Parts: sequence; structure tokens; C-alpha cells
Amino acid sequence: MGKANTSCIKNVEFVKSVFSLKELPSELPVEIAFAGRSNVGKSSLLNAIFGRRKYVKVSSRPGFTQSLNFFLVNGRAHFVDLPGYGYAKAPKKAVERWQRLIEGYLTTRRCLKGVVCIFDIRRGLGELDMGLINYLQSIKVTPWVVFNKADKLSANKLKTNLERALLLLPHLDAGPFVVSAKTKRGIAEFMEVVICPLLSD
Ligand SMILES: Nc1nc2c(ncn2[C@@H]2O[C@H](COP(=O)(O)OP(=O)(O)OP(=O)(O)O)[C@@H](O)[C@H]2O)c(=O)[nH]1
Ligand SMILES: [Mg+2]
Repeated sequence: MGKANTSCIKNVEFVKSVFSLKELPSELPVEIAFAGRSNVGKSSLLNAIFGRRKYVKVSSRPGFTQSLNFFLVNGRAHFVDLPGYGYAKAPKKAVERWQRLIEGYLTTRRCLKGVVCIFDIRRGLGELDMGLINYLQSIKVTPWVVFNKADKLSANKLKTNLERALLLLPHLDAGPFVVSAKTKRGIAEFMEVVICPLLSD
């Protein structure tokens, strides 16, 4: 089991769940959001980063997180758990509402330093996933790519899937990162390269 170095995170407080743009909390110097398909492990990854098992609600029911959930980190940064996309059973109206909310959020938060884009290493990058990365780049928001659930694949399969995904990815300043929110593999490196520098600015 990997050991996550979460020492740059001194304390975490839940702030609020936001269902509309009007409810967004005022901006802090640093904000980071976590996005990805429903069930890829956004909430689990946040828990791994926070160094706590169950701070953020984790569900076996996909599509569970319907709101933007704000966490205050070290009293000066917001970490935002975004609702997942690509839930097949979601009604069309809900998908449209979701899209307006997320796009409104991503295009108006000036304090947003980037979006951690989480993908399932078993599935690789689908159309919606590439859509997210391309959209972020088009609005000048940094995507950090994280492949989660590495514990679910053999070393060989992991290598093959990663190579295939690399062919699709555009140039990235850092990463991509291969992690497991379950075993904590790769979390320390991701913290060191992406999270901790943002918190020490
Ligand atoms: N084996 C394994 N399971 C994981 C990992 N990360 C998350 N899971 C499991 O995947 C399921 C979904 O995890 P969540 O963290 O709730 O995923 P999410 O992306 O927040 O899902 P939504 O909020 O529905 O969009 C849960 O059963 C987790 O325990 C991982 O790295 N390895
Ligand atoms: Mg979630």
C-alpha cells in the first residue's frame, strides 16, 4: 500500500454544497476543482488527498454527487468536488442543467487554478473525457490528468492502457498521473507536483 504525503494539508472544512451559480462562495486566492465521469472516484481521490477515509461522501451509486461541493483547505483554498458526467440513466433535462452549471462555474471563477480531470485507467479516454480536456484548454483552464483505479489492473494492462491514452492526450505541463485512491499509489507524487505547490504560493 502506498503512503500518501498529505502533510501540506493542515486542515479541511466542509463549506457548502452548491446547486446554482448564485450560491457560489466568494473567491479565495486558490481554487482547484475535481472533474470526471460519474463513478471514476472523484470523491475518493479527494479523501485520499485530504488524508481521511470518509471526509467526502463516496457512493457505489453512480451519479450521486449532484452538487458542487466546496471544501476549505488550510483556511485559504477551495477544493471543489464537481458532479460527475456521463451517467447513462440521467434524464436529458438534468444533463442540460448540469452542463449550464458546470460551464457557468468554469468560465466565471477567476481564482480557479486548474481542474483535476480524473479518468478510470481501465476505460481509457472516451469522447466525453476528451471533450472535458479540450473544453478546459479552450477556456484557458489548466487540466491535470489523473488516471485512477490503478489497483484494478495488472502491470501489463496498465502499461497498455496508459500508452493508448497518451496517444490521445494533448501536451500537458505536468503528468498524467497514475493513482489509486484505494491503495494510495501515486497520490504522494500528485500531491508533490500539483497540490502542495498551489497551497504554498
Ligand atoms: N478499487 C478501487 N475503487 C475505487 C477507487 N477509487 C474509487 N473507487 C470506488 O469507486 C466507487 C465510486 O467512487 P466515488 O469516489 O464515489 O466516485 P465519484 O467520481 O465521486 O462518483 P460520483 O460522485 O457519482 O460522480 C466507490 O465504490 C469507490 O470505493 C480506486 O482507486 N480503486
Ligand atoms: Mg462523488
